[in-house]
This record gives sequence, C-alpha cells and structure tokens, in this order.
Amino acid sequence: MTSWVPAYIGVGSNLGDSLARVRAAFDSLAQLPGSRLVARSRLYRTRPFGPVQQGDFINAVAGMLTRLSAPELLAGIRGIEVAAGRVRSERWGPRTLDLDLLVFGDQRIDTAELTVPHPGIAERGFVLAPLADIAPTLQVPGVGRVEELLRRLPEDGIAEVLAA
Ligand code: A4P
Ligand code: MG
Repeated sequence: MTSWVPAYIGVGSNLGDSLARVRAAFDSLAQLPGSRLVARSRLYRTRPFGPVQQGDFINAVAGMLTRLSAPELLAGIRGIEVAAGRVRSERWGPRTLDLDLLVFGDQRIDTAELTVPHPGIAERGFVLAPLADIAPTLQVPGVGRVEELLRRLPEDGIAEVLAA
C-alpha cells in the first residue's frame, strides 16, 4: 500500500476573473483521486515576475496529501489547467491558470517532464509568501527552509493579501 506523501502546488492566474479561478482551482485539487487538500494559503495579488509585460497575478499555494506518484499528480494538475481553459502561448506569459508542482515529499526529480522541487522557488516571493502561510518550517529538499528563504527576499516583491 502506497503511503501518503505531502505535496505543495503553486496556483497562479492573471487572465479573466483570477480570484475566482484560484478559488475554483482549490476545489478542483480537492477532487483529485487518491488525494486530499489539507491546507489553503491566503490569496495574494503579485506583480508579474519575468520578462513578459502582463497584468498582476493572483497567487496561492495548496497543501495536499496524496497517494499518487509525482507524474500522476502532474497529469492531474494539467487536467485541471486544461479544464480551466488554459491557452498555452508564450513561456512566462499570461495564463488563465498555472499549477506548478512545487514540492513532492522529500523527492528530487529531474526528468524531461518534471523538475521537483520546482526551479526558482528560492527567488519567487509569489511562491514563498503563500507557502509560508501553510508550511513555514518546511524544508524544501536541496533548497532550504521556507521561512528563511522568504526572509532573504527583498520586501517589495509581493504581498497584498486579498483573502483568507
Ligand atoms: N514541468 C517541469 N517541472 C514541473 C513542475 N514541477 N510543475 C514541465 C509543473 N510543471 C513542470 O510548464 C511547462 C512544462 O514544465 C510542463 O509541460 C511540465 O511538463 P508550463 O506550466 O506549461 O509552462 P509555463 O508555466 O509557461 O512556464 P514555466 O517555466 O513553468 O513558468 P513558471 O515558472 O510557471 O512561471 N509572476 C507572478 N507574479 N506570479 C506567477 O504565478 N508565473 C510565471 C510563470 C511567470 N511570472 C509570474 C508567475
Ligand atoms: Mg508553470
């Protein structure tokens, strides 16, 4: 019998009614087979990070327990993105819904399909601030402890909290 693995999913949206999309994404994650949604961060309005000019994002993080493998969980979250009408266009660009597998237990994965922990966690306040809501003491494998990573970031990046 497979055991339950803690997994953290980053949720982002910056097209359409982003607040509603992020809330709906939590509900969809709660419906994934073999999985439970055990924690929801607050919702943050964040400035776009990266080279593309685009609107603000709504970001959040979901804490799950799952009996799925990491590739199965990735397939599940991609199904949720597709159902939310995600249009894949340019890399980094605007999206109706982006779900990233941030952390999967203590596993470190580097395949063509999947890099875990998700690269760039340490530089991204839009990931670390909501992750710190639900898992401040989490040790991100090979990266560091969430609350310490967040403390090292410049203050200005994020963080207007929109909703609990
Ligand atoms: N993939 C590999 N590892 C993972 C993983 N851990 N989780 C592969 C999810 N997917 C993973 O992803 C491209 C491929 O990455 C997938 O086919 C999967 O097999 P994608 O989501 O289609 O592409 P993307 O999101 O456009 O690119 P990327 O590099 O994932 O961008 P990021 O890193 O997701 O950044 N600013 C703010 N404020 N808030 C944001 O949420 N997001 C981005 C996108 C840029 N700026 C942002 C935000
Ligand atoms: Mg992505």
